[in-house]
Amino acid sequence: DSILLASKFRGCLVGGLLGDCLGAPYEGDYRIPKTVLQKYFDTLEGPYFKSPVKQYTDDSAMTKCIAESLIAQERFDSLDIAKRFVKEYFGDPRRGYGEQVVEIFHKLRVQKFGDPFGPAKEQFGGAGSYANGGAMRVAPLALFCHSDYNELINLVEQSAKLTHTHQEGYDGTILQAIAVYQSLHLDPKEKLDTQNFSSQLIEKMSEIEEEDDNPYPYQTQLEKMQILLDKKEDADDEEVQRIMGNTVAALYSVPTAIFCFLRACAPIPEIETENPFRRTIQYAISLGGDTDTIANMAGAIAGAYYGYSVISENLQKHCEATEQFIEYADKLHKITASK
Ligand code: F2R
Ligand code: MG
Ligand code: MG
Ligand code: MG
Repeated sequence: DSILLASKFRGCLVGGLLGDCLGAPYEGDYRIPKTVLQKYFDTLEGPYFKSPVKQYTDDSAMTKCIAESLIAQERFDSLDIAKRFVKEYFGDPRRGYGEQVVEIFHKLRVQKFGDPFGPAKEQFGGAGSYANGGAMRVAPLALFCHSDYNELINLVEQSAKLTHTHQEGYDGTILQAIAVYQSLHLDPKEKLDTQNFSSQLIEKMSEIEEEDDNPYPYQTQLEKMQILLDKKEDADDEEVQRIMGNTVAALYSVPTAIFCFLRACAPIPEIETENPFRRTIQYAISLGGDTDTIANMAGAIAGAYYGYSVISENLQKHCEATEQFIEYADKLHKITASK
């Protein structure tokens, strides 16, 4: 119903924001000891601790642009989104943006947005970016298209191609959007069937990764994920890092984020919390590497599944822009309800 969906919209955007803000201090670390993260989260969640606000990074800065554009235009407008990316970046450049993506912003500004899709095609000698920058910001668009799957696929691909024209870059963006879409449509009161969730992802990706796209990199990663999820003894961190990956490459971070969400449905050794949302992002961060982005994507999927009420208030208070993200979620819900 509409109340649950509104809560899922909030959960998705606030969940992603928390993953970014709380994961950012560890971005680039090899692996974070479970004990260190346990203390970090316990302290942040505790009632007596005051700390400086955890700042969001490029992940949420770009998510903000897409949310604000959809709210202002009430439709997907690639030119408007490109303009917002550029304005946001030049107004607040120190948010830890990807090294190469900023070149696109410079080019867009110089060519006065003549072709908003042009500069992205020139990245990496014409190969295009395969990093996770398309996926990390896609949540608002997945919410906007929650009732029209074909529109979702079409618009998400366009949104990615403003910066990511490598097939792994935009297909990873599509996969993240599909994961959010699936989460939105599930009832959190029913036990999640993790194998079914991943089988559905594989099935949908088989329509995205076409014959010409062989060797189907995302389906392959998702199949490896299923084997890991199925293991009787829990897979250890070294194995997860090696098989799923934790880098800025979309292929080695989007499926990883999905894995974190699915694995965190059940208890994980050395992560002491009853709360499955917290468990998701705490686990995602513990794997190291691109912590802010993997926790952001896992948090968005988990939030879209569990809904807003599961996200600890104290954790929210420690993150910059929580109120703003709640407002985006409510506005997007209102727009899509009247669509
Ligand atoms: N930039 C970072 N982290 C670096 C350190 C940040 C630090 N905390 C700080 O504040 O200084 N994080 C952010 O970048 C990732 C998203 O990147 P995006 O937007 O996709 O950017 P870009 O530039 O397109 O790609 C990033 C790197 O990926 C490699 N790469 C991509 N495509 C490639 C290709 N075809 N060939 C070779 N390499 C390719 C390059 O190394 C790019 O620089 C998120 O983690 C976000 O949090
Ligand atoms: Mg970041
Ligand atoms: Mg395709
Ligand atoms: Mg990152």
